[in-house]
Amino acid sequence: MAAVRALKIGITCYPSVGGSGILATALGEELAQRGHEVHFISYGRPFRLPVDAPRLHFHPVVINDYELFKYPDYTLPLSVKMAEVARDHALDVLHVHYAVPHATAAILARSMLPEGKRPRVVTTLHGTDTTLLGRDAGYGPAIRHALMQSDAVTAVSAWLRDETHRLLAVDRPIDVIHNFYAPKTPRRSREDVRRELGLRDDEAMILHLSNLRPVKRIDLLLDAVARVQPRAAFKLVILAGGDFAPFAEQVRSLGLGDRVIVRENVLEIEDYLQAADLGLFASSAESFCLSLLECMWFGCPSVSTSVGGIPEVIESGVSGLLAPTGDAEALVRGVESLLRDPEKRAALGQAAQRRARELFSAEAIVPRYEALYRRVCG
Ligand code: GMT
Repeated sequence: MAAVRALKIGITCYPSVGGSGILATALGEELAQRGHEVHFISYGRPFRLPVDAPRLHFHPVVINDYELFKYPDYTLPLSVKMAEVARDHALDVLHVHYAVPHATAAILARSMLPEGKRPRVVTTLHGTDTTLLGRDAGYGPAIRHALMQSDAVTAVSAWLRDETHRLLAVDRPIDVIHNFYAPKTPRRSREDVRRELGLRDDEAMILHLSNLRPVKRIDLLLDAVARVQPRAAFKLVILAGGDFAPFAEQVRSLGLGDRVIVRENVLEIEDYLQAADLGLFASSAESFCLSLLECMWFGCPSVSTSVGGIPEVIESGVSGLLAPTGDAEALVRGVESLLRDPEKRAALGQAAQRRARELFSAEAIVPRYEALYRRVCG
């Protein structure tokens, strides 16, 4: 039987801290490990992309600042770089993560190339590209056009697929391929991390990790934590993928100064994930919530608002606890019940870990992207 040919795949994503870039980077790494040649094309090197890994390449997009432009343009130089990399490396597929402006640039890049040399375009929707920008009259029609012109479109949850059909009236199939997580091995032991954080043995570590954007509702999260009793039973550790300074005043006014520990721009998230007892998320919008999955992987159950695609990630009462959106009191009740009952916490954590490994591992998800690439390549 003939060997299956490895593919040449271009990946474009945002390089900064955010779920879509993290997922795209992990996917690129996994594809390269499986023998494919992967070319990242973006304005910056994705922050989790390893240097010197075999078959992983990075092509920066250079943006010039022309005096005539009031707003610098990224879409055109990106499309030119995509076309150049596709031509020079004979790419089979351009896989763009987050539609704006990546899908539009990919469609343009494809049309710049001669027939027979054009890569297939796969667009993965991650959330706000549909739910926020898709509603914007200045973006919606361009996003819809790029989705209709893509060779395949995927969404990271069934909820996001349905929202895309509803909001953008995209009359085409959208494949649901959930996010996955491939953890790195922690560098330090659980005990070392807890010691660094100054946690007593009888103190539970509640963990929140996100980029702190407004949808993460850090204000609600802090309000809820301030009401959790008994206070001495926990500390909240926030791994902030953004500037925490705007929330410092709320921490102070809620009297949480001795309960909240913030670490900014941590790369070794696994060190902290393995040390956590409970995840806490208060988002008002979330198509999947990769951070929830990261907690689940380490047997850490979460209390979260039930929003968007989150019920596809956690089954409430089985692998975590869900609370209505915006309901601080319900979050407090969830956290208190799990602080009081370590056995329940362990049972939810074990179920969460099983679910993460069965449904959302690289082994379960990456072959689905490979099959999709092969499908569009004919
Ligand atoms: O909200 C973020 O964290 C950023 C955003 C992104 O595109 O980087 O996240 C979206 O994509 C993630 C990966 O697929 C999902 O886990 C997040 O739920 C999603 N955010 C929203 O839908 C608000």
